[in-house]
Amino acid sequence: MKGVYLNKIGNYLDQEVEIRGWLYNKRSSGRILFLLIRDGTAVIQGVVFKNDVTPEVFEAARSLTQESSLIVRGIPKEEKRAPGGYELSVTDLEIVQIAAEYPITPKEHGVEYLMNHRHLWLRSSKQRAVMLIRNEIIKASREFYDDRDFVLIDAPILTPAAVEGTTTLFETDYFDEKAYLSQSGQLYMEAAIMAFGKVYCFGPTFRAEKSKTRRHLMEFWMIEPEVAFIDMDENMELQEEYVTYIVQRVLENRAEELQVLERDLDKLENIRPPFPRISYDRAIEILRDKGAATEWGQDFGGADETIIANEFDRPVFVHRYPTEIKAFYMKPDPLRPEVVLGSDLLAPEGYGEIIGGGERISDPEFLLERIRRHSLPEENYAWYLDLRKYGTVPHSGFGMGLERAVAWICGLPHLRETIPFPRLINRIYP
Ligand code: NSS
Repeated sequence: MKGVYLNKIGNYLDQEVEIRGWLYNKRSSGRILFLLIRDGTAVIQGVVFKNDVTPEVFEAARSLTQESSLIVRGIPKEEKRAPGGYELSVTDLEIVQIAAEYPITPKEHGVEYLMNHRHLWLRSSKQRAVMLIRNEIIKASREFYDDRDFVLIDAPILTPAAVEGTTTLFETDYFDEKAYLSQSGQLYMEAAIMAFGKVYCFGPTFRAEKSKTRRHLMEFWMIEPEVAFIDMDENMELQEEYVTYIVQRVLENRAEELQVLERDLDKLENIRPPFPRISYDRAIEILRDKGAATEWGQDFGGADETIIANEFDRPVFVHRYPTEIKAFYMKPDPLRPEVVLGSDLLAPEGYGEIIGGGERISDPEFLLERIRRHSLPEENYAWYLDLRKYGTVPHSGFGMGLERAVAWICGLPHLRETIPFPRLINRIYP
């Protein structure tokens, strides 16, 4: 008999089917056993009547422990009161393995314990909901850029060049040369736009973040679009369209998962353009009004971002940060060179910065000056300077941290649950 998947069980009503999966939970009431079976796509309640099956099958069903793997056959029926809306009258059951005592039970476990069992924790309904939403955001992102004729260009992971400062580099030996794990694919996207106009990359990025915060992973995934001939304002327009698109797609296709996570939907339904845009100067004023000690010239911490974001009901752009605290490639505002034409997008409800981006320097001499000023090894950036020599154009782009977006959309306070196997300052296991 061919196996069927539970998310398609509605197509097989009143026919005998085979389901392969795991036991989620078991209840018995005398001559009846209720098996909650999951197969990765959904769950179904299987009912085993002692009188309807052989004694061996009933005994096998009774012996099942949590997470035992099994193959069951039975007849699915609609049953409004059952989880998932269907029920399976079990006719036959084959045990693949009786699972050892499962370490994750419905009782409360501490976070460290759960993180040590991340490989098993992924099976639980909340973690599944997060991963399905993450998957939806990835699919929506690809569609968004594909539909707008962006070309996907994969950036290298091993690279000789730092993008976002030299303090968070993971260094490795590359046949006696120094190489780093990529902090961002941006510089390579800047090369690619000169060939394709509009491009994006989506890949893993790495930062040895020495501070331990709930918003930092050592390994995270970034979606980085880059476009020739657009300025900072057009770059912000692209961001608000994109962010709106992924939020709406999750609302449409992942309502069930948002409900599992008890996410407040009103807050997400509100996410529509235009997003408010405020200058860094204005953000400093807001902080001062709220009694924060942050001064002009300092970067914002997580607490600052929350104060600023709480002033708005949708994501807010903060633009024109001090040149001194931003990356070497950011274009200073010609009218006010002490600030750059870059912006961060802060998510509402205290989820912090989800996007960083802006206009890049297109002038070759000035870019070289900035590279020197940041004490970056010039020889590794020769190709990047070339881009300003052979038909330079104004251009802008941004990077969205996938896990930050997942945390916000799912309503998770810590990034550790937004990625299947998080790499944290004190954890590389499992
Ligand atoms: O450093 S960023 O602000 N900007 C860049 O890397 C640019 N080179 C991107 C570009 O313009 N193409 O990081 C961008 C985003 C930031 O807003 C966060 O959402 C995320 O990347 N990010 C992180 N997420 C998780 N963990 C860590 N450590 C982290 N660092 C940045």
